[in-house]
This record gives sequence, structure tokens and C-alpha cells, in this order.
Amino acid sequence: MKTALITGITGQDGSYLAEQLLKKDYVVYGIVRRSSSSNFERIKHIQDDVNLIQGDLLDQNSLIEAIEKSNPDEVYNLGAQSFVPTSWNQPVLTGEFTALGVTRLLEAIRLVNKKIRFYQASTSEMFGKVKEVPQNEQTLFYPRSPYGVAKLYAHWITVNYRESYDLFCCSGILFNHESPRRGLEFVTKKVSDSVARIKMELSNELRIGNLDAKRDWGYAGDYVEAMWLMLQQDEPEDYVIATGETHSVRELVEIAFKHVGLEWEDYVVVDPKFVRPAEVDILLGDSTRAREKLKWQPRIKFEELVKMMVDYDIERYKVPTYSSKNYDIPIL
Ligand code: NAP
Ligand code: F7E
Repeated sequence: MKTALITGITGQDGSYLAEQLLKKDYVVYGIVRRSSSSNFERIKHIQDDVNLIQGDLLDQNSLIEAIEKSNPDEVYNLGAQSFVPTSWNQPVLTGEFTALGVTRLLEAIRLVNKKIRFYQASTSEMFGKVKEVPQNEQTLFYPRSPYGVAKLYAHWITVNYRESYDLFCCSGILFNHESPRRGLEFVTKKVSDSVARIKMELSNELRIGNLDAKRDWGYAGDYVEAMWLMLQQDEPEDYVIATGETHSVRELVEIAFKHVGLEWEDYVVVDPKFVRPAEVDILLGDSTRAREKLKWQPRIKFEELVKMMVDYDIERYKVPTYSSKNYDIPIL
């Protein structure tokens, strides 16, 4: 029986990864931050099956203690300040969590047990102002936000610890992945939630930013499987994980409204407030390496993903005591 320690277990990916590792008979530990109110909505259905340890990527000692306490075979670092616009408001904090937090965790591993296998949640945001289309593991990086810059540091420190200390470290360069559990501020969830509210006559408009931005959107449940596969290989390597399809925010909005029988033009208002100081115009991933070496491939296509998210939010608003954070229906 293997043991895994996950940072960011309360987040979208952490919750799916914990579920999948439990199904594989892992003993699962998760690091959670101290908070004045509970934010375990995404893991409440498995809370009795996982072991939660208080800790923070800002606190070196808590990371060392978490590794000593859990004695893991594998560490998955999913914790981060992950919302791109917030990284312009809080660039220093983003750097502390998302960049230096990784060094703290790698140092803890190096001090406690160098045999631990380590997964770092890298991102397509590192490609930013893209140098080629599609992007693969060899594509040059050009981040466009403090978040992207912090993740690039995290990516290279992971490579560096692999090369300096011979640690088994992998970076998954994951393109956008979504699900009904996605945070409300990200565009897919913002759209599915708004469409549901408009359909239920709880709202009558959706204020949004750049409709022309294009992303390679996949399903989070498929992507966490790739994280696990990376740590099961003989040699540590970095992998691009993507669907190989790109779609615009306009297409996203169109599919979501059409799914409930509405015309998007009747409800969508472009609001400059949501336009970013520097945009990533297009992302499209080439995950040939992962498909060949990991035998990984995504199962859920874009249109199916959008419909799944809209359907989930409509069900959520049917619950009488609805709120924007109501997860009291079966977890998808
Ligand atoms: P998410 O839903 O925003 O979850 C982030 C997690 O990090 C939460 O559990 C959060 O805890 C935790 N966290 C934040 N600051 C922390 C700190 N100082 N110490 C400990 N934990 C902290 O993100 P996600 O979508 O699951 O993404 C998982 C990881 O993959 C992130 O690193 C993200 O940057 C990266 N990534 C995501 C995507 C994507 O499309 N989803 C693509 C590429 C890479 P709280 O619940 O306490 O806030
Ligand atoms: O934006 C455009 C926006 O916030 C997608 C994170 O998980 O994936 C995510 O980062 C696109 C951008 O995700 C709105 O300008 C238009 O072009 O859903 P998002 P993101 O910034 O791509 C990467 C891979 C990560 O690593 C990150 O952690 O949609 N957009 N109008 C909008 N975006 C938002 N949020 N809200 C709008 O109203």
C-alpha cells in the first residue's frame, strides 16, 4: 500500500486526485491551511477516508512536519494562488505561495527523505505569449502574468532539484482543465453558473471580458490521472497534458447558452473590468509525449464538458436553499 501527500487537497484537482488515489488503495494525506471557517466542500464526501494535516506553503516547518508525519512515497504539489487576475493584485503573495512554496516543499523532501517522488503542478500559462502553435515540452516560455512568472520559477526549481540532488521530480505542464468543482471565478464556471442562474430566472446578464481568448480546455478528472502516471515511470520527466483542441471564450458561451435553449447575444455584456493587463491569446497543447510514454489520453471533449458543467449548476440551483456555494447535491 502506497502513501501520498497532497498540497491543495481542498482545491479542484486535489479533490479529484485524492478520490482517484483512494480508489487505487493509497493512504492519502492532505495539507490544509488554517481557516476561520471550513472550506472542505470539495472533499466532504471523502473526508473520513483522508488524513488532513494542518500546514501552509508559506511555513517551512509545517511542511517538514507534514512529510515526517505522513511518511509518503509520493508528494503532489497542487497548492497555489491559482487565479491569474489576482496575481496582478497580489504579485508578492503569489510568488510566495506559487514559486517559493515549491522550494520550501522540495527542501522538506530533501531533508526528510530523498526517495520521495514529487509532482509539480506546472501550467500552460508559462507559454504565455506563445512562441509556436501548438506548444510542447520544447516550446520556449514567455509568461504574461505574475502567476505565470511564479509558475516558471517553480518549474525550473523542480528541474533543478532533479538535476542537483537526483530527486525523482516531475512537472506536469497542464493546460486548462475544468469540472463542476471549478472555482466560481474561472471563466468556464462563471459561464455555467450564470447560464444556470439565467435559465432559473435568478439573473438576466453575464458580464465577461475577452471573448476572443482561446484555450485548450480539458476535464480535470482526466488530468489528475496523468499526474499519477508521471510518478509511476522509471525516469522522471516533464510532460505536456492537453486535449489538442482550442476553443474561444465566445464558443464556450455559445455552447453553454444553446444547451439551455437561449441565445447568448441576449445576455452577454462585455465589461472592460474583466479584461487583463496582458492577455494570453491562444493556447493549444501537443501532448504526444504523454500519449506515447504514459499511454494517457483525455476522455471528455469540450462540448460534453461545458454541458456537464451547465447541467450540474442547474441541478444545484434547483435545491431550495441554493447559494453560489451549494455543493449539497451528488458530487460529480
Ligand atoms: P484551486 O482549485 O485554486 O486549488 C488551489 C489549492 O491550493 C487549494 O486547495 C488551496 O487551499 C491551496 N492553497 C493555496 N494557497 C496555499 C498555501 N499557502 N498553502 C497551502 N495550500 C494552499 O486550483 P486547481 O485548479 O485545483 O489547480 C491545482 C494546481 O494546478 C494549482 O497549483 C494550479 O496553479 C495548477 N494548475 C491548474 C490548472 C487548471 O486549469 N486547473 C492548469 C495548470 C496548472 P484553500 O482551499 O485553503 O484555498
Ligand atoms: O481564463 C478569458 C481570460 O480565468 C481563461 C487557471 O487554472 O488555467 C487557468 O488560468 C480565459 C482568459 O483561466 C473572463 O481573459 C474572458 O483568456 O478561466 P480563466 P486562465 O487564466 O487561463 C491555467 C492553465 C492555470 O494554470 C491557472 O491556474 O478566459 N476571460 N472573460 C475571462 N476569464 C475570467 N476568469 N473571467 C471572465 O469574465
